[in-house]
Amino acid sequence: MSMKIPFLNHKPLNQSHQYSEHDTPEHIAIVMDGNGRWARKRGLPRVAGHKAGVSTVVKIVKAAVKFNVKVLTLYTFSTENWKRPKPEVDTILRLPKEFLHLYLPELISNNVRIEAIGDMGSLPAHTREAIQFAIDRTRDNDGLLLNFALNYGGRSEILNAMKEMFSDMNEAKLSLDELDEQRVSKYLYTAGLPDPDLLIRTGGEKRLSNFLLWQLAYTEFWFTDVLWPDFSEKEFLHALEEYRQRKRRYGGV
Ligand code: V0D
Repeated sequence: MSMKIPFLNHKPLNQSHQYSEHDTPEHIAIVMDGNGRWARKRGLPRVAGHKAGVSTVVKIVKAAVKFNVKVLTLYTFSTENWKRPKPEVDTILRLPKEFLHLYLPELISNNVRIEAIGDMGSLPAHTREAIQFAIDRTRDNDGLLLNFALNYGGRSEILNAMKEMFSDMNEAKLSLDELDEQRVSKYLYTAGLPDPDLLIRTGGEKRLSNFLLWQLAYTEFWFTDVLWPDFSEKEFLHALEEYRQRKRRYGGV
């Protein structure tokens, strides 16, 4: 039977390989910002920026596969994004299907498993169905876990977890003394995933924008002014290299 949980599948600590266990982040989270500005700079409509952003996604996924990253979580649509003009929202919500039509076979041959976190229920059926198809089709893959955060908000995730915890307490499925940080983590969308080791945000802003609030407590942050459509394997490697340097520095003390 295939291993469904790739992050439980890592090498033992003292096995010899090029980098030490902590030198490559096993979970990377990315805020892919700067698509609209990329388009404006070229006199193109914002949606052209989002479409250009889709091709960067596949490049970075391939780079993550190549560098043996276990989990890649991409912030594709925040709960705030509904405030944008309707035509833009409609176009964005068609991107998962477009992306999967173009790249799903390639992702499958790269042993990528697709997952999604966020409030799927409020997405249009066509978006949800395209994503569900990809999740089902890649369920048994045990390579990179490609985790799309869609209609995701960190506070709403925590609130949701609190409601479920209270409900379980009411039904006596959970007691107050059992409740600890690990238990809370199990009520989040990311239950079972390791916390991100590295957060990358492109596009020049240095904010969290309600992304993975609980999970980023100990994460290294790496920011770049490069706009997401211009982001490439070169910058991705730069982020990984800086992460390694930071880890080596703490390792020395
Ligand atoms: C727009 C830049 C891929 C950021 C990347 C619905 C904003 C391109 C997906 C995608 C978006 C999602 C799920 C899935 C397969 C692909 C995507 C959205 C936006 C929001 F299963 N790119 N992408 N989804 N953009």
